[in-house]
Amino acid sequence: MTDFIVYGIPGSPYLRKVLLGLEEKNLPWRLSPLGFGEHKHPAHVERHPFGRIPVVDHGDFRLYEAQAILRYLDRIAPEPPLTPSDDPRKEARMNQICGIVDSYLMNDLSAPITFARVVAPKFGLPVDEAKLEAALPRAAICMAELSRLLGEQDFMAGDAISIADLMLAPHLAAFAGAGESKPMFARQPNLRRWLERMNERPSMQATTWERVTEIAQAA
Ligand SMILES: N[C@@H](CCC(=O)N[C@@H](CS)C(=O)NCC(=O)O)C(=O)O
Repeated sequence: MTDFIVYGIPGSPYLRKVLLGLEEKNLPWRLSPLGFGEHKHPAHVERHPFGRIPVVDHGDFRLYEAQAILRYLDRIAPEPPLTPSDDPRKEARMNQICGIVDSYLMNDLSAPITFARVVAPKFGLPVDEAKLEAALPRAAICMAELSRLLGEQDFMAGDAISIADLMLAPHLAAFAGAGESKPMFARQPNLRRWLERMNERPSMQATTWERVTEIAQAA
């Protein structure tokens, strides 16, 4: 299979989702790393008019939007499957969780809290404490709702890993590095156990911030 070229910045949860999909499918990929802020430079805006990461090139096919990329991987490399096919309700749950991640969790948890506590210190950026404080109740709703949807299942959409797990894991793995996550994971122990199981997967271990930074430095 043609190598996938992935444009992204190490540490980005959206980059990690795509790398997780490639790793879970055992597909060949190479990172084309961008420096912090470089996603707004003209060369990247030409790839992604909204100035975001990640972008993937597969031969002459260019794609952005993590969900679209993961669904593409699942279609062109069907094994192991990342979409439940035995029950339309499981597939609907998967789609619902993907929507929650993109529409609520990113804005209410990752951007205001994880960025402030985990990313900003690494880059010496200022932290807006008022914005962080204001986001806490909304982040708590995200955690409570994801916990409710997970219930006692092994994975977010049932008993097998799916795109929903790959969409969510990078956010919660990074959020775990913020002190504010501790009481939330304590209130939602099933989410904490799910994250522990996800963190044990080879795909997660191959795509930590440290590992992707090493790959970027070698690129
Ligand atoms: N909906 C997009 C979201 C991508 C996204 O927000 N990526 C972040 C990095 S984790 C980004 O590029 N942020 C830069 C910015 O907001 O300017 C996707 O699914 O790929």
